[in-house]
Amino acid sequence: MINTYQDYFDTLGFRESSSIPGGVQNYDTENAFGFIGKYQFGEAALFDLGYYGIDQSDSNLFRNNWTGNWSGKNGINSKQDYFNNGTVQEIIVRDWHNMLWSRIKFLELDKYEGQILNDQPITASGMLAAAHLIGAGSRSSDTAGLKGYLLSGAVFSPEDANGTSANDYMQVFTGFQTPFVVDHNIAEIIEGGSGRDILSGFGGDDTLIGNDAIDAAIYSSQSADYILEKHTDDVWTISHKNSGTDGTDTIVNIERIQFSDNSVALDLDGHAGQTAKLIGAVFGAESVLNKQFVGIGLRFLDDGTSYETLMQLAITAALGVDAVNHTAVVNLLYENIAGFTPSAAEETRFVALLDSGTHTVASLGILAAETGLNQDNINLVGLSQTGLEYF
Ligand SMILES: [Ca+2]
Ligand SMILES: [Ca+2]
Ligand SMILES: [Ca+2]
Ligand SMILES: [Ca+2]
Repeated sequence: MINTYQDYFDTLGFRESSSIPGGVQNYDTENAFGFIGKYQFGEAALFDLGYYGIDQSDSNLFRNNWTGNWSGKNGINSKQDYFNNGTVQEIIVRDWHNMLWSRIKFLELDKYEGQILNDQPITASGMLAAAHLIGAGSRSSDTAGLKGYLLSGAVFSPEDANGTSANDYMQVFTGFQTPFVVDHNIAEIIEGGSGRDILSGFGGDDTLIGNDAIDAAIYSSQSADYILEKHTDDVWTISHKNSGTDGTDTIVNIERIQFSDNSVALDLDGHAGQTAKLIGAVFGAESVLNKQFVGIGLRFLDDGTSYETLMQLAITAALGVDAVNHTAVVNLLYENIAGFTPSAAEETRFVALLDSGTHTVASLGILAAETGLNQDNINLVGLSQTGLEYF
């Protein structure tokens, strides 16, 4: 189903004044804060649009007491005229959205279209609705309005007087068509916040900054079409081969790259490293190339499962009912790390660590995973330069 721009205004009228598409239209409603009509306009917006108080007859446009003069634009000379004229209200709301989009562009917020910030998809229609709710924001403030919401990476969500938040409207108004088009084929700097962000620069040489949490950069073509280069632990470049349209992007504090065919984890000093070491110890070094295995491990860790809990799950998956058999556990880990079965004395020594409770199965697994031998087996140093592929 396509959600048209008309559907957007139908939804906005319902949210703002309980107007029913094709049914009752509450053009003459006023709420406790003095916001009026189907779309709940205040004095400031109607001033900006040339309808109210433009002769400076109202000294405070943020107190909606409507004591000032009306301009007569489109025949509206009073609040009552406004209440009586639904046709003009429909014109006003569309003109207002043109103005809101101009402000969104002026504040350079349009670049957020197509990003996923703190797990919330950001769309043009969602930005318009949030700007209608709490304002687009201003040059001088990094915390107010839609700008404040987006600059926080959709973590801080300002509310209107009724307690409806920017994020509420971003969710309700996601994915409606609008007349506004964003040109992403330019160099953009897009920054996420403390949540999990999925960023895309699209065309051009972009800079994507993930900041805290596990963040991803997303690309439209398959991984073989790009060259990945590490500069520091936190800074990589991704170049689209053969002068491809995606350009050369710089990514900062981003831990995952999603291509069309598979993904790459870059945090070999974090969850990707733990996953690779765990797989090497429990399933053998060659299994680090198993993209499904890597993907399963990363999802567990990224979703908050501890290294130790995941180690227990992996050993159980590898050994089945034998996962409680200390000799079987020791032999599994030893063979994967050393490449040969333990001597009787070695086996006895390690089994005693489990029998005595000095180690749990999981903590012995981590001890094995963290050995230099295991890290050499899986080529952790090499992986940290190339990233770790996964599905
Ligand atoms: Ca771009
Ligand atoms: Ca990050
Ligand atoms: Ca982030
Ligand atoms: Ca790009």
